[in-house]
Amino acid sequence: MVNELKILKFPDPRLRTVASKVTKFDKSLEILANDMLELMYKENGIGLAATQVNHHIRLITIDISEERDSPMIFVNPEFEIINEDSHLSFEEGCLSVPGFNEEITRPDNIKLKWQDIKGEEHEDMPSGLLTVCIQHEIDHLEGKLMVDYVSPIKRERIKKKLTKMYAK
Ligand code: GNR
Ligand code: NI
Repeated sequence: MVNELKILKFPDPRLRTVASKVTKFDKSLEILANDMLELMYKENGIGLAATQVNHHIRLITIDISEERDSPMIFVNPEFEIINEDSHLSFEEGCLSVPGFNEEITRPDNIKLKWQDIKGEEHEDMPSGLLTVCIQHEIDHLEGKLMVDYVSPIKRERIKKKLTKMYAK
């Protein structure tokens, strides 16, 4: 790994950065994406957003397969809700909020547009866990975290616990 990546943890303010659009599809983008995949597998995550490794560009990696052999890279992902009435609840976890799980309800009928690592445009309608994960990752690119879906009291409690944990 050329560039040693580390995962930022809540309440690190850098996680609140809104990522910029990728405009240069060069070798350094490819290296970052591959380093992110490597770290995601090492940490047993199903997704990782560049924001979480302190690179504030619109790049995410995902692998939702059981076998951990289906890496996906999404550049400049955007989604549109097709059916506002269709939702999916899922117990989510986040590598930036270690040790906490939260049931989050999200739209489950979306149209996704993205670019691949070469800049080619794609469009698809994801389903199930992929829909959940992609929205979780796009939240990161917007500086939004899982803890923003819970009550302020609970958020404060999580913040205190994690801050204490890192102080040790
Ligand atoms: O590893 C992860 N698991 C997960 C489970 C349910 C919904 C979303 C996720 S993403 C998370 C990794 C992570 O923090 N990505 O930003
Ligand atoms: Ni996350």
